[in-house]
Amino acid sequence: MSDGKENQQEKANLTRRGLFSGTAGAALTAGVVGAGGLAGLVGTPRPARAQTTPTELKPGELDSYYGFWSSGQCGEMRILGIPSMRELMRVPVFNRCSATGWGSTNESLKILTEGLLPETRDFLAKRGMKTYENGDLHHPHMSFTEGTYDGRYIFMNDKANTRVARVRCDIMKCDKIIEIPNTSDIHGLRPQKWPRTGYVFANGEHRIPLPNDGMVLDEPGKYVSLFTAIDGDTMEIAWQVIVDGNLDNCDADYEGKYAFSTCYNSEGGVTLAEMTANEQDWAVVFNIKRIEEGIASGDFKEYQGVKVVDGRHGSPYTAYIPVSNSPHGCNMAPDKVHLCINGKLSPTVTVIDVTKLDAVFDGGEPRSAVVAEPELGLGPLHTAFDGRGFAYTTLFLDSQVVKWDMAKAIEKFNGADADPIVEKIDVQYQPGHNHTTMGETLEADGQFLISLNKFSKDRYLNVGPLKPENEQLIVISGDKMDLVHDGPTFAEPHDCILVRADKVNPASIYTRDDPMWEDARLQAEKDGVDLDWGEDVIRDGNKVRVYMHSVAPTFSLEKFEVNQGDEVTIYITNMDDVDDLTHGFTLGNHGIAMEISPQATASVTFTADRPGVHWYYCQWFCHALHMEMRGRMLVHPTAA
Ligand code: CUK
Ligand code: CUA
Repeated sequence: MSDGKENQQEKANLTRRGLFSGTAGAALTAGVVGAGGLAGLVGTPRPARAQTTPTELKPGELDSYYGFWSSGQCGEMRILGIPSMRELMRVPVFNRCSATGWGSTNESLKILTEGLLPETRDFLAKRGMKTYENGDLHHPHMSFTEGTYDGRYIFMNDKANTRVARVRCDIMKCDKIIEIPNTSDIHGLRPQKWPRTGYVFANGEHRIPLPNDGMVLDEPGKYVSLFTAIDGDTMEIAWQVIVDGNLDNCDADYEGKYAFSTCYNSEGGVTLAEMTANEQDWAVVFNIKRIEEGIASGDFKEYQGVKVVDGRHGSPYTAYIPVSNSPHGCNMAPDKVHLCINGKLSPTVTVIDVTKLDAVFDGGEPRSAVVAEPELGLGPLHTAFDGRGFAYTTLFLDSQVVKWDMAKAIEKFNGADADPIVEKIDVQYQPGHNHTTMGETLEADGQFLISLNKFSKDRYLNVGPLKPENEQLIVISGDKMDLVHDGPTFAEPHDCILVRADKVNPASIYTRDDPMWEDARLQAEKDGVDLDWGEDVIRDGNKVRVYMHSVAPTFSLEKFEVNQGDEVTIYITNMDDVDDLTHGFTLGNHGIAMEISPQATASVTFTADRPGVHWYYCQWFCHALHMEMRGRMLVHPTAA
């Protein structure tokens, strides 16, 4: 284990050395390409990229980056290894999970329900549900300290049911999910980068009436969308800002002063024709200090317990910078200066110099902060950075990634005869997000670029009408982009981050005082049962609490008895403390299964209404006698 880590570190160091020696060459070539036009590159030597950026791993070798992946409408977060593109783990968040019991254990249900608004809970209860069973997870992003990933948390949105969740990186489990009031469908999400996270910014995308009480339909003037700041430590909502237009994607600066959102539908329309009528939409800049001061001085209205400031046109809290119609991606460069607003319907990326925003807030012309607007190709959606002054933009309609030179784009905007485009490569097909290694941090290292393509078409064996998405790994450490890997994924990752492996250090076993099972701990104490090593059946009216522990290959209770109609809660503690010795608990014909990893407690509650003997068994293959790791529940029938 530790050998692997050292190997990994060695590799990372090697890579960084290679990178530095490669930089000058890359810059030189960029100049050549710029002068010679697009991707001609005649006579340009191929970079020896195999030596600088290893892309193939032998069995047993560890990846040098973690990839944290959204899974879109699957509702979970996934962990991949980069560059191998191996899928390492799935972390259930907004979905339900058959393997781990996420969505049926008491511990997960607490997380899935405690952050819901009371009216949502009532609404779901009438449908016989405790929580939503689907989610649409687009944007997983790690917490920052001083401009780089700090390995604490990953935050993510649920566009389907207007929620924001947090995953603890020490155990790679979700520990908080909150519903965002006053708004509809959280889309863009980014953590504050400086000084730390801090706030997590979340965009409410679809405009709704505020309050949304059923009294308004065809008066779009009464529809608003809200920008939400969440306290990343407490996962409580700090404040919200009402804006003009529909919020899409967002990002934050490297000074802790501003957050940004792309905004479409400046028209305030509710139909497609209305929403795309104007030539211009805008990027909204949020002045964090002014918003905090506004709230401190009482300049807010409270809706559903949240302090909401009015940031529509003319407010001191926001600046609206006009850009071409319907921008999409919003990406802050690691040079701390340049913010890229991706045109989508326009072939341009608008570059905003964030050091010029103070002047805009002092009454300057909003477009005075725009320092470049290179024309890159059709359908620019998202931009990633390599830390060497190059940007990489996905072109959805062209099915390409374009590498361009930030400095040249600025020169051109100032009238010089410069061509910012360095190279374009085809990707298969229709890319959405892209991401570079450490590219949204001050430690952007320009090793790999991933292109998350919406269509795979002919790239894989045909699996029927529903095709996988296609994610392509591109080496960017050399002077030419080099596409090295296709990876299929299921419906459908929008975004991901690529995090240097040493930034993340998850535990291999739980500690017994983990807050995850605090309720079980308190209940065991009340029942006078040792949650670690004890086993007991506690009857409390028609409530029965069954405690047991597991040590491979046995459950400490081989059988227990309950009565039909009892509400049964089963608590199991895995007292094995060996790496990778996870047990499970599956109760036959009850729709119940859960994961119990080393040193964890998990619990599940159900009504025993099937008389008879029911076997429970461990569903994680844990031991040569794993098949024998089981026991019986007897349900006595109630007298008819
Ligand atoms: S995204 Cu959510 S519609 Cu471009 Cu960040 Cu795919
Ligand atoms: Cu314990 Cu299988």
